[in-house]
Amino acid sequence: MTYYRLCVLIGLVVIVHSGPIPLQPESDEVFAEGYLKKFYNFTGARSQGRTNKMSLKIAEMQMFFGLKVTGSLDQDTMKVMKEPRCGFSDVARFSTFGPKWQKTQLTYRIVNYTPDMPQAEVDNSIARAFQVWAAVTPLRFTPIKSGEADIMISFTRRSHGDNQPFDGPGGTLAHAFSPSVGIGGDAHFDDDERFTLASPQGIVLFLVAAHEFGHSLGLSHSNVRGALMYPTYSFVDPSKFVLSSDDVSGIQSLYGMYMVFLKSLVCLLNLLYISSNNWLIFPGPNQRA
Ligand SMILES: [Ca+2]
Ligand SMILES: [Zn+2]
Ligand SMILES: [Zn+2]
Repeated sequence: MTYYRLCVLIGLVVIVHSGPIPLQPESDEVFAEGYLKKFYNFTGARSQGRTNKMSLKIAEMQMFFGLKVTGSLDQDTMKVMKEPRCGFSDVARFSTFGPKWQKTQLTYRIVNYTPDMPQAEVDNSIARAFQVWAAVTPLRFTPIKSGEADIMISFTRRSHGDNQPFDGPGGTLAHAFSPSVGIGGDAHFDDDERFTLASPQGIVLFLVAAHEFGHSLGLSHSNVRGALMYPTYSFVDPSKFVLSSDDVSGIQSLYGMYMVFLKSLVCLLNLLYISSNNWLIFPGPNQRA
């Protein structure tokens, strides 16, 4: 065997053992590469070792979504990758030590409006989205009309100055930044989507906003299907929306439930007072002889 042939043979063995991804249509592989770079910190270049690294990243993504872990771009994996979703990475897992606001009174400002909905509907959707989190934490949110708010909200398209360009209709719907000064807390919505108040035909702004504000407050993605902080979008009738226990424990691990407890206590004391005033300790005038 010549030296040349030996080299070719060794080369083939190396290729086989590097575990190539089964052949996929080019477009799927390119799409998946972009997806993994965006959401799973995939840094593999088109060079030696890339295939294995990409396989590992595919497996990581499959684990996150509870898919069968094959490390290859099977049908189920591609289906999930192509679902509309949030632009925040899935790699920074749910953490109780993430950045958080060091105050409970936060301001927000809607910098511009989407042409998809009347302004009042946008205002309403955004206010209700904040209320989702205010209901289970001491956090309170106040809208302001000018100046710099903690959470600046804007509708924008494609490149918009934060190195995270949107991608046109579908794909990424919005993204938001974890608590900090400057861009921290801000939420950007992809105005190439069709936002709506409550229609299953469009993207319900309330649902996307409530999810994004979770990031604005310091939450990462949850792998619990049905949680608000799950990365992909699915329609829920806003009037029937309920925050999952996973989301509640996530946000309360950051901000506690002190005020919720206090409010419940005050409520209970009020009830007791009313009860005792009427029937128990202090009988009302009608009950006196
Ligand atoms: Ca998009
Ligand atoms: Zn998200
Ligand atoms: Zn942005």
